[in-house]
Amino acid sequence: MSLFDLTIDAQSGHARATTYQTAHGSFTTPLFMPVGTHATVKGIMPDMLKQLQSQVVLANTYHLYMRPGVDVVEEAGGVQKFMHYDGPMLTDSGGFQLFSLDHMMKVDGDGVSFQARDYDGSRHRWTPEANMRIQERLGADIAMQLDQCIGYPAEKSAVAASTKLSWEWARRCCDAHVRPDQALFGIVQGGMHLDLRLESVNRLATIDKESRNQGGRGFQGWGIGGYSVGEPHDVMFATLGQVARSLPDHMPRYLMGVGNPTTLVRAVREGVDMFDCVLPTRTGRMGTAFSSTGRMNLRNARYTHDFTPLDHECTCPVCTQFTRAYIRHLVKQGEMLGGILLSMHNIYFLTDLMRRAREAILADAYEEFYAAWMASPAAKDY
Ligand code: PRF
Ligand code: ZN
Repeated sequence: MSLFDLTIDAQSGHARATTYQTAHGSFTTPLFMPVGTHATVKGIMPDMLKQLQSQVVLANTYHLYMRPGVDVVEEAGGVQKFMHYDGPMLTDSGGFQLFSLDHMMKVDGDGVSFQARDYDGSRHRWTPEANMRIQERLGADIAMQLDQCIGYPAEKSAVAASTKLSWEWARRCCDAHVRPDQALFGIVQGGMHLDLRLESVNRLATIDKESRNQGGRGFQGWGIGGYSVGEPHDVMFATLGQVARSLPDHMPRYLMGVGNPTTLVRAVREGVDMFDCVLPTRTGRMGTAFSSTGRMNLRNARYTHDFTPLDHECTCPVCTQFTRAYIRHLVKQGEMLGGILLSMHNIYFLTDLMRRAREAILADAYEEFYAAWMASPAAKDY
């Protein structure tokens, strides 16, 4: 298998089981990627990530660019060497952070100027070309194009403008991206409008084709951005399947920023391969555990004398060693191990959910897996 080849191992309905090759090894899908914004999955040692069945870690270009700075990460030998993690990594472009945080940001045809109000207030300017150069220097296995993600609800004219800007930037990112051991994913936008979504897909496919015709590399995968921005679930699912399946099927499809277990189970059924989200780690730090019977808040007094594992069905390093009563004690006491253990369990919960989804696809039984999940008590926290 050569670099950035996608093998489709099996298909069950629209659900796919695939294998993708990167310079730091291959990964299998369906895949959940834990988020390590600042080159650390908060509280988790890189070795432990492997025990948690994590295959790919996501880091963020905007945050690493602000601190410690691209020069430091590059001097370390890239983001993997910097954080002593030797598996596949992906950097998001930072487009989403710029447009979702308050950055006093100004977009013009050529790029985006912003003030880093969450850091030192300094002013910066990114063009798509500059962003590509930054991600090449950070050195993850997969880079994402610079895009514009618009919130919900939004005027259709504004969605159309951001969608157009995103495909214009896609072409420039594609032309500027040269690092051969790094994949570049284009990002579909278009809000909740099927016509805009399909136009976005067509434009990206054309950019990919034209780049290849001119001896370039095109894209090596597809991000599906602009969902999970405040819309009801069914509004996303009204278009997600058609959008995912209109993408060329020989490249991975990555639904960005989605990590709710039920959303993952549903999106896999629509043909999506990859996901990332801060949900397992962020809610873990707040005292919440995913479980096969639904979300649990460990602050609840009902767990004070409960000496059973977080989840009876879970085989993670936390559930095989610790009790609900102990974890509740840690959380109540504000001990840092509490958030760490819950983050570990929650990451494993999602990686194991995707492992089981893959098993079901390989057995051509995804519909049964889906029905069992939707009928389970865990599906209610949605
Ligand atoms: N674009 C990028 N990153 C993202 C998103 C997007 O639209 C989303 C939307 N849910 C999450 N992360 N570049
Ligand atoms: Zn567990």
